[in-house]
Amino acid sequence: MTGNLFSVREFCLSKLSKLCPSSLRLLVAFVVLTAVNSANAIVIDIFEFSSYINADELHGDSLLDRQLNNGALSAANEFEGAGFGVIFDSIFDANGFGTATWTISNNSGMDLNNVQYFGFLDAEIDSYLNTYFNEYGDVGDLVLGAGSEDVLADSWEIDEPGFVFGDIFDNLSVGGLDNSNGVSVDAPDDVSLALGFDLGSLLDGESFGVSFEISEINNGGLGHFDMDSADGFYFNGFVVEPAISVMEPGSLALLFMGIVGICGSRRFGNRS
Ligand SMILES: [Ca+2]
Ligand SMILES: [Ca+2]
Ligand SMILES: [Ca+2]
Repeated sequence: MTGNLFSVREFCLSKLSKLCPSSLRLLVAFVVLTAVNSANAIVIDIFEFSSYINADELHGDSLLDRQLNNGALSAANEFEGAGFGVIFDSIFDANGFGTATWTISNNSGMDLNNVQYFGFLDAEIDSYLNTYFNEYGDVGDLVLGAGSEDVLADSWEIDEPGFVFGDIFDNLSVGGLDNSNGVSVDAPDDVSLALGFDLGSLLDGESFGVSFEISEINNGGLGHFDMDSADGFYFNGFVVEPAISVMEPGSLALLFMGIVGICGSRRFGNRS
């Protein structure tokens, strides 16, 4: 890598770059694309990985717990201030594939009803090669659950993460994802992904865990792909009991493979 390219990469990863006007973004894209002419391994950068929680008794906007942020955004934990215990575990490899698990304990002193929990991921694919706004999402083979009696997500959203046009933060805030794709293959841009889980009641003293996977293979989740490098990943999550929230990676892989078996297999890179 050249020094100039490294500088462009750092520029692209900064929060400021997400606020650039479209003309400047196109210029950045041109500079990066003309500076690079060789294939490279996929690099997934996590700009933000957060959780939100909502319930009838919380009376207001969803609470935010931001854990992974690429150093660009400050950590935020509104859960603990509302009386929730938070344990966060994550394992990612050099490419950015891996798992992250939130375990949440209700220590608020209140029994909560209509609890909704959301995972939000704003990742960038190969941004050091070709920017973060040449990407698109695909609902793929996502299988939704229904209510609190299963481990699957009950709602989803793919959208630009609110710097330009996306409404995904508004929807997270009110606790209702729109089950739509705002960044399809026909209109690539900056992609972010969210999965929502209806948990029903969460009594005072009870806990739950939700584990997320960023996978190279189709794990039955939302797809996020790069138009130019053809790299991509799948993002899925499911509710786990606290007792297995820090399960061995091998066990976690087997669980995801079970979901894959249900959903069928489909390799990424076959965009039409
Ligand atoms: Ca990209
Ligand atoms: Ca949307
Ligand atoms: Ca993104």
